[in-house]
Amino acid sequence: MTALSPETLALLPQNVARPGWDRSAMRAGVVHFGPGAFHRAHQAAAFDTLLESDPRWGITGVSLHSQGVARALNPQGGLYTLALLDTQTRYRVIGAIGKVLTGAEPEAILAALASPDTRIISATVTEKGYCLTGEGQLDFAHPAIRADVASGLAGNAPASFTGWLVRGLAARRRAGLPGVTVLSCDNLADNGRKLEAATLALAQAIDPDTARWIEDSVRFPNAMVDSITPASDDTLRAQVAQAIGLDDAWPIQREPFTQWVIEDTFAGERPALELAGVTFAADVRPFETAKLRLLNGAHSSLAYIGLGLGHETVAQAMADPHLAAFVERLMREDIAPSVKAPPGLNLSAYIDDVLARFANPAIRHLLSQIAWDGSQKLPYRLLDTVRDALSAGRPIDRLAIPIAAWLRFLARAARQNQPITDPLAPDLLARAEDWRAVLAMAPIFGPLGQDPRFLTAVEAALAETV
Ligand code: CS2
Repeated sequence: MTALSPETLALLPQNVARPGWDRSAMRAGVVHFGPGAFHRAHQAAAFDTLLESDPRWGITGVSLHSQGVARALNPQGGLYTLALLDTQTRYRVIGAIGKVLTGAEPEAILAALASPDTRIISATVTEKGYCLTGEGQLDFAHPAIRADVASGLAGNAPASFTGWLVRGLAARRRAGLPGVTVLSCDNLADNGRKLEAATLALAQAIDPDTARWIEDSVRFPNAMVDSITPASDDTLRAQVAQAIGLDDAWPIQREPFTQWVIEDTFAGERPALELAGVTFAADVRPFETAKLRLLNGAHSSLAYIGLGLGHETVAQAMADPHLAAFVERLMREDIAPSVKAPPGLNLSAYIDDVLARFANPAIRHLLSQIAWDGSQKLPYRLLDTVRDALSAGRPIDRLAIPIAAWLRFLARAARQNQPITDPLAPDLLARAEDWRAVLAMAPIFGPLGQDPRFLTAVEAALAETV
């Protein structure tokens, strides 16, 4: 089958949407770290829409730790297909990514960061890509951060994303270029502020002048991003080949719904992303909290409880009436009271929408995918809610159930000698048979892991089944 590429775009069937602008005029205004499925499904699609009216907002992707995306996309001139999953799947070829660089090309990455065209450096590097401690500060004991402090501004290529930011921003300063906007698009509460503090801390350790320049010239808006993006699989590849009549090495799929709320704090020009449905807000925190606690908190709950019950996908877990009722109650009675509704959002309607999105049978979202990196996700998704409930004197019995399900998930993996995907996997699996030892892991639980009220609730939840 002929491969998807700029030369074969014209062969696409009429019903497949494609870039309507002149891609040869596209310039890279964005350097994006972590051009994985979520970025390609969500932010790249928004820039793709913006490019219809402004050619300056193309994207250069940077994949620090893997070659796969570069290998798939570069031969296709950066093009790939996005499948919008609904009763009737729609297909759209996205052209916003010009090329993808890998960690093996440090000079090219530095040149992209220090290019006058670059006005946004964005990231979806997942929670663990930030190298933060349990308290949310840069972890100077992390091997990548230690290496970056040791190499300074001129030594080996940076090992961490934050290291790359400091190196790139220092190069911009030296070149006399203006500052940029650094835009985190990961599921961390206060993502922009955390990245700002981490970048400044690393810059301070490496070169205080650069730290001062960053403080003056760079902005780190908070952002909330939302769209359910199941990993690509062979079924998707076959469907896409059938629909577009061309071979796409790495198509992406997502639900039709997307939301992107960005704090209105930019260094220099703000891209007109409102043309692509993006909301700019003075304060993104209420949106973040609602999304992380209600949607992601419920997602992780469905994942750990659902896997324990033998379910495979979110839609299957939602089709289990007992589990669906439990999660709905958890959202309405235990999580919602800790969430202040963002302006214009009705929490009860928001919960209805999230539940309907989870139940969408057109989406095969594997619970095992959501179960990844629990040690990094649970603090934002469930533990903050537990802390708020405790300080407000609300019960935490139900909130302890998904935590207990995660502990059981770890214990099962340890007993069956199954690997888990989590940066703390060795430590978690070594402690998994003793739940109190897991709760004692300070980077995950902090003082909460020693709180007798929490320990009692988790113990009771472990004795129960949903
Ligand atoms: C999911 C998220 O994999 C996960 O942990 O909870 O990726 C979720 O689908 C997105 O945050 C939705 O915006």
